[in-house]
Amino acid sequence: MAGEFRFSFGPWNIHEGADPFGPAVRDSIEFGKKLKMYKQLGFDGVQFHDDDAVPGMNELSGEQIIKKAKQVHSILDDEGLVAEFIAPRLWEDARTIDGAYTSNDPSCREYARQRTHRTLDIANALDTKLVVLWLAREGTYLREAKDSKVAVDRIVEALNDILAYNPEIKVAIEAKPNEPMDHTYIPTTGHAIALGLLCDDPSRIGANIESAHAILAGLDPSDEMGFALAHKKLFSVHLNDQNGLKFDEDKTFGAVDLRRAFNQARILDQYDYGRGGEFVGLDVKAMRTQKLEVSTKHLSNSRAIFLRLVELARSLDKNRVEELIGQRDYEELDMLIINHLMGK
Ligand code: 3MF
Ligand code: MG
Repeated sequence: MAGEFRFSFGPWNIHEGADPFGPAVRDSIEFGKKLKMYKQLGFDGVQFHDDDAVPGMNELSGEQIIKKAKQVHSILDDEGLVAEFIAPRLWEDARTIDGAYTSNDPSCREYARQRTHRTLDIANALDTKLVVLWLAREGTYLREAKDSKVAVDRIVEALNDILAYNPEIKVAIEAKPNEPMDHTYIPTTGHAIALGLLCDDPSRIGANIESAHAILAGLDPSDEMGFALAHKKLFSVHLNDQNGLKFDEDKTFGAVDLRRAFNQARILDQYDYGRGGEFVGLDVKAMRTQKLEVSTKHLSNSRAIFLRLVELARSLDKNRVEELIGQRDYEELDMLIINHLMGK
């Protein structure tokens, strides 16, 4: 069954282990070396922030950026890899301190617009039609600091600008309710899809659902996926896991709650996710305690767990499930699923 799904991750998923309270604990692996690891780990797609592809891009001209991105494209070709998406990194520059598209300062909003245009140029050079928007700082620390109606208008304006800049591009909004902000304006998949309806071409705005982000919003990731699938809006996923309501942990897929992961694998498989070219994307972090030589296990493990859960979804006794649903015997259905997950 492996091989029906294509998997992707971003170079930031192989990392040095720094956290807000302590420095790096592993040496950096250079980008070219990371790319060589993809195939070995069972991955075909690379997720990019714009500056993962073109580091230091704010210091370069538009032409230089395109030239560098084309070089990356040829490295991808050599490795047999493709770019799944490009995401503008709109949360590190000083001009994005108070948000990017929703900043109260018009010159900062203009920076975000220009930076996004460069992201779109990179997408074009890397031959991907998908942009992911994690709207990291589009929210507030303080309720009264921004006007939430105006903020949504401004995000719509930014999306329309993207749609107009490249008529082939599609945008997958990666909703997240908090962190780094207290509250964001687009916290859930429902918000992302509703936002798309306000845009000039709603058919080109969809969602990238991250398991941990849904959990942080108090929602079930597989239900979020079902909602997006019903709207034909599931453009990508960021599978991972999360142990309750705390900082965004990006744990190995299925490592906290196997049943919750089972239901994500099940719904993706059931509705042929991937048939339209979508990748099974991961967004996972290795534990800080992990040594350098074994700091990619979270990636291969997440992939293996996903595939194993797809097998379990397929081997579930569907007639028995239907029977128990018909009898409304959900206690027995509960046991059936638990036994199935326990290998009985
Ligand atoms: C934050 C995230 C981000 C996004 C990435 C791509 C660093 O919680 O999940 O990962 O996935 O920026 O948009
Ligand atoms: Mg993510």
